[in-house]
Amino acid sequence: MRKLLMAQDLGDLNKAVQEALEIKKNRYAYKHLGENKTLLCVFFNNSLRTRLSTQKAGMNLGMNTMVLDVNQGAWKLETERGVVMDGDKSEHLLEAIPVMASFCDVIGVRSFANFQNKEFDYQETILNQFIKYSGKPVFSMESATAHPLQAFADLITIEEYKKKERPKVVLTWAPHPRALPQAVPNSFADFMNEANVDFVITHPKGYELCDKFVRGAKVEYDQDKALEGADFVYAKNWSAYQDPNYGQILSKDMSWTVSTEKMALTDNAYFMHCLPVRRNMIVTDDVIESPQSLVIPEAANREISAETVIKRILEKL
Ligand code: AN0
Ligand code: CP
Repeated sequence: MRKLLMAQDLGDLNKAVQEALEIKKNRYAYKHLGENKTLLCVFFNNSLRTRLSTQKAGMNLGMNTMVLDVNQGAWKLETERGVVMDGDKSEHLLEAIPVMASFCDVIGVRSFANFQNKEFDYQETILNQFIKYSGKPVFSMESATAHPLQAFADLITIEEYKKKERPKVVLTWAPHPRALPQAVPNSFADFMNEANVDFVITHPKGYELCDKFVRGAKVEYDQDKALEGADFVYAKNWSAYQDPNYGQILSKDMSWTVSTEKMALTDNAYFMHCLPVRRNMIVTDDVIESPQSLVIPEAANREISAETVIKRILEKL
């Protein structure tokens, strides 16, 4: 494996989940694979889970792991080609990437959408520059349009907790005070479309996601109707994708908050969220603290999704 952006990069998804569950039983079984190999995690944005789980995954595999927070201590990087660099940016990504690559064997990149330019974001310009100019395998740790390590961890979690062969999984939009990327819901939709689940997306009108990820999945605009009989409720806020509102907040409607009343519409569903989550905006205290909340085991599975991906990369180095 040379890159991870979409579910299809993992090949047979069911096989990938089974491999992940095997790794979870003995996460140090492949320690020899990463000997004298270095993992570099490059962060253009904040992170708690991705930072820790990806480093831990690398260490489980015997790798040396390094983390670079580009915006804290490194030179400010220009990302657009052709710019006269007379502002506050001291270095261009086109030099920084090959330099970073010269010190490592595998690179993880976190670089959120900037919402300034939809094409720049949806072409995954920054991640693709890493792929093109590093010469090293590159995986997304949430890039402009996708967060595959999260969606893979989510799928592993659903596999572990499901009580039916084909559970109903509902992705619901929920309110948030700031404009957030579409990467998490995009990847969740991408992975659910490939999984053996009855998948429904619910959101207010105007929040339609990109077809590349939704691929004809069922969209139900009535949240209550969507939640009926759900086995898993996956909450997430995102900003508008569609023009002319790309990157904007269209609604802060608190009737979309996942509450005990909303969960009562489901078939005693589990609650999921990628975290970090704003309580009593996205989900009430009662729901996130309930026995049906999977947010902690879901986050813990980030180590397993990352380890499975990095293991596959190491096997092909
Ligand atoms: C980010 C997002 O919504 O994409 C990261 C989630 C994993 N969340 C925030 O910035 C709060
Ligand atoms: N879920 C997730 O990716 O969390 P972080 O932003 O803290 O890494």
